[in-house]
Amino acid sequence: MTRTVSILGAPIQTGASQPGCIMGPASLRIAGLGDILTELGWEVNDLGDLSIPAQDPVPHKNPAIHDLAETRAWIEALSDAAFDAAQKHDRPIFIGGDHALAAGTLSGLARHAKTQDRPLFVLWLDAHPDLHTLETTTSGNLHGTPVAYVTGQPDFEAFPPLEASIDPKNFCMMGIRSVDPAERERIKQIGLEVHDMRAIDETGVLAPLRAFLDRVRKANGLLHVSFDVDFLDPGIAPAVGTTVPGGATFREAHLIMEEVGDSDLVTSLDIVELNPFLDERGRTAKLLCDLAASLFGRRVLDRMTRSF
Ligand code: Z70
Ligand code: MN
Ligand code: MN
Ligand code: MN
Repeated sequence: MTRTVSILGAPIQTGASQPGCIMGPASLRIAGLGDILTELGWEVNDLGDLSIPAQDPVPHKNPAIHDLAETRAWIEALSDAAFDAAQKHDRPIFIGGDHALAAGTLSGLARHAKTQDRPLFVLWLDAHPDLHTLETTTSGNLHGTPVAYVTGQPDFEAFPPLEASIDPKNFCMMGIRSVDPAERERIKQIGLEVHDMRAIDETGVLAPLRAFLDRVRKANGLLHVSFDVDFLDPGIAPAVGTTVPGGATFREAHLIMEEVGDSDLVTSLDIVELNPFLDERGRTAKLLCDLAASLFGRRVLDRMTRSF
């Protein structure tokens, strides 16, 4: 039977420091995301873009935080939309928008996983661990907080209450190369599996990825991939607000997508932090579509035997 994918745009940019992510969904659609997946044999359902009503400002005791009310409203809307999409489609895609989007999608997907009585796992591809709480963020950019929120860390009273949290042990982070002091503490405290760029250089991406996919398979888990554009090296993906040198190469990123795609474990995907205002002739958007294609089954050549 033809498998279904849904595409939901979430033009949220209140979690980031500079504007532009609002254009992310349009850029990915113009780059051909839907047609590429159709050509790969998927039934594509484009659900359009989500929106939120105007919000009254909400103050917070951490004065650095900006756009709290809007970000909260996005999280609430995204949580319900992600829950619905996961109930209806085999493999929903959420296109941002900044990474605060994941606070909403992961909260909705965790609720969905609960209805299936299966654990939710998350492959987090990012330069950053996004592990700040509302107390520890010094930039006040709420895209730096989703992992702390969905794993049930304290001090998120100003965010929507979580109906289901995600076990920090079910995360696997790759590409990490910019970590703030409070995040460093949090990683140790909650025991997150983090493969920073040094680890990737030492082991390559395949060994830790296969070990993680084995864990997901043995637990009969659902697997969400949260792809922050700054996971990639800025040389190949310039369209991102905070570029961090030393990111994943074209080949590493494609290999991860192919391997995760071959495992057939993936059940949902975020593509976030694309800022088309900073792109060069659409090249970052096109690269993201090619990476999505690899995750959804595009191969240079078919394999006769699987290596896992
Ligand atoms: C830093 C902060 C961040 C982008 C995540 C960075 C957060 N830890 N920036 N993704 N682009 O501001 O909290
Ligand atoms: Mn930032
Ligand atoms: Mn991020
Ligand atoms: Mn990032």
